[in-house]
Amino acid sequence: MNLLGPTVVVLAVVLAGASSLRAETGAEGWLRYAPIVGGAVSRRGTIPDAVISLRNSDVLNSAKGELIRGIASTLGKRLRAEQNVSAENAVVLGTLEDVRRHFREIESSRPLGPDGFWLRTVRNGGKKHWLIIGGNDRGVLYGTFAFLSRIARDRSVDDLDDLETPSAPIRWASQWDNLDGSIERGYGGRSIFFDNDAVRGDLTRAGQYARLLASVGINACAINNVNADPRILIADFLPQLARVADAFRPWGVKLALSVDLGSPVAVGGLKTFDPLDSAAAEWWKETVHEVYKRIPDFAGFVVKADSEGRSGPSQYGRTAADAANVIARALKPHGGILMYRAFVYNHHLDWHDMKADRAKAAYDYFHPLDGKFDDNVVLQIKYGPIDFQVREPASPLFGAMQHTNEAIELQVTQEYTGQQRHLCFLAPMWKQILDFDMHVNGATPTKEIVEGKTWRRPLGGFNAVVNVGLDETWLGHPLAMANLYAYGRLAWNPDQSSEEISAEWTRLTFGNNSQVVATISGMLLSSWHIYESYTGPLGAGTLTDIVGSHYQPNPDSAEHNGWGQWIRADSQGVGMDRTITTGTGYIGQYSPEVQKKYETLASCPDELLLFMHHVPYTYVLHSGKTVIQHIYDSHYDGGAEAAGLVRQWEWIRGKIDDQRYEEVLNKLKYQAGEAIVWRDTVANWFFQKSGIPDAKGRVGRMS
Ligand code: GCV
Repeated sequence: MNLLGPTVVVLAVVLAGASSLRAETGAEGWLRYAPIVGGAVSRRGTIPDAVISLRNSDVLNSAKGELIRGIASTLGKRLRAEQNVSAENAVVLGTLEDVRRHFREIESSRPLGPDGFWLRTVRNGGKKHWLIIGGNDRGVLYGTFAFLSRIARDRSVDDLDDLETPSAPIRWASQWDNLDGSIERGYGGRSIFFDNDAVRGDLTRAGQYARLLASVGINACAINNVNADPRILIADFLPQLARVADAFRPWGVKLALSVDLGSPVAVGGLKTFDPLDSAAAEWWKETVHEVYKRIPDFAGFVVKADSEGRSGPSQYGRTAADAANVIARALKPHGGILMYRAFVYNHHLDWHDMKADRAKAAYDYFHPLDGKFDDNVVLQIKYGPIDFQVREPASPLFGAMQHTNEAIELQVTQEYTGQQRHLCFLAPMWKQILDFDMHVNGATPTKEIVEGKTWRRPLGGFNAVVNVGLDETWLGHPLAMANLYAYGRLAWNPDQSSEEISAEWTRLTFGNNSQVVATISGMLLSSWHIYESYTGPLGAGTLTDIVGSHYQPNPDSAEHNGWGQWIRADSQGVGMDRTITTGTGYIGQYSPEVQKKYETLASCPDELLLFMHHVPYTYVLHSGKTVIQHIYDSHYDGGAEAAGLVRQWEWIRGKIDDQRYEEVLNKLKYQAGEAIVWRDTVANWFFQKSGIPDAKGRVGRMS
């Protein structure tokens, strides 16, 4: 018996375990390909010796490189890159067309649309091939990432027949980066794209970002702020932007830009930017033509107009459809898309007017324009009718534009949800919105509307404000990357559950130890509820400083101004009356079924009560508590649960690398302290307003 054998194996396992705990910065995100410990030997036997790419292209080369890198890192095996299909075990990369030429058994009848992929194992004469088949080159890349994700999560790849098609063609990311390198609502450092009014010389991070985006199926990225600097379109900038497109291209991520509607005047030297003026239209055509000369695969533009002080068509008495179409027509011959943001509202609303309601603005403005937008225009609608609050109902506009392409706008950057200093995993919130049934002619969940399925629209999908920065962790908190991952996964397949997504992300980011997976997933899944509990109760919105940083607690700031994020709290009660019967009529913007749900107190869910109704503090919720006691209790519970997150994290000490362990621990301790500040500020504020003491005697004691 060879006594050395087991010793070597044990040593190897120990070393492999140790190496998986090496200090990590988080820069690799979920693509760290940590060595797989345990079970690796048998799996290594099933992994091929070679990778064959049936064609060459930038994207296929990325897929091949990624495969070699991923297998080497997870399984310690270096694949040989071969040109031809030979009689050996190999991974084969190609589109359906490519693969069928070599593997007759592959049917072409499977519905493999653009960007889709099919992972399929085939055996011939004792040899095995792992086919990674794409609907196009991008699909091959996505299939490669899916294949590697399985291995990294310790799932078998022995027998595969897995076909996936993305939910919608538009799966974009947006950055609110300014040309000077700052980022509006960015909490992960300065821009990876811009500095000092120019594109950065070193775009390494831009390429790495594109790799992360591609790994979750994101196919375009708008890199500059929607409060767009018109200089982005001057001729000098184009070659610089082309460099960003070059950095993105190997990963199948197309470049997009945000543009200012006033550009024909601001940088074009025209006297008008009236969308119906022929000179303005010509200017857009020529400008777009120049963009495509430099960047042939350019994705399109995002436009914020007539919003928060931006220029817009209203200056000429024109509509959003006029504005969108003039740019869309310039993009059309090149295959470009125009994303027009529905975030249009008056931020000088009259606070005294009880019928005034910011939540109604988008529907009131856009619903009459349904059917007037060109086919390459997509209306980009924020998930709720206000502005990325911790809790909002799904925007009624989703159900109101049957003849218009739609996309949902989400926010990975946690503007109102803790700004990456607090843990707040947003997938459960996004799922609630995506699954929400608008009940327009039968069952019409929001996700199917934006996918374009409900009304058979040619385009539709998703765009999220991400705002990564130069910080090594990208977003400023190692756990915040779960939101970027979740966004990509949901844009790919909105039917995936938050539980699946959080477990996947945790395995990829922190390893497959079951205690680690259970602990971190559990923390992620409870975090939105916890954050909501100590910030904004019962649908009142995040009770932060509305007019400032959107971070600290400041319920007062919601009121007495024109921004319209009012909660209408006085000595007797709280909440916006948005009913049809006595309120602003907002609820009337939904279908009759949804109206029924929200219009009466009896049927309105507690979690949105104060969004829909004004009620006395003594009103008794479905839970049996009064509104005021719920506010007190939820803030105290939320504060305690935030402290609980620290303790949960401590359970996994020594089971993940120390660097990320310590960094997250410090952030969670900070969050627990901030949660107490929130708790005391909000609870005391309501105590002073209502004069009703806390039944449990805590509020006002400042303990
Ligand atoms: C880019 C919110 C943010 C603004 C942002 C705006 C928008 O109001 O606070 O910073 O502007 O939304 O989405 O356009």
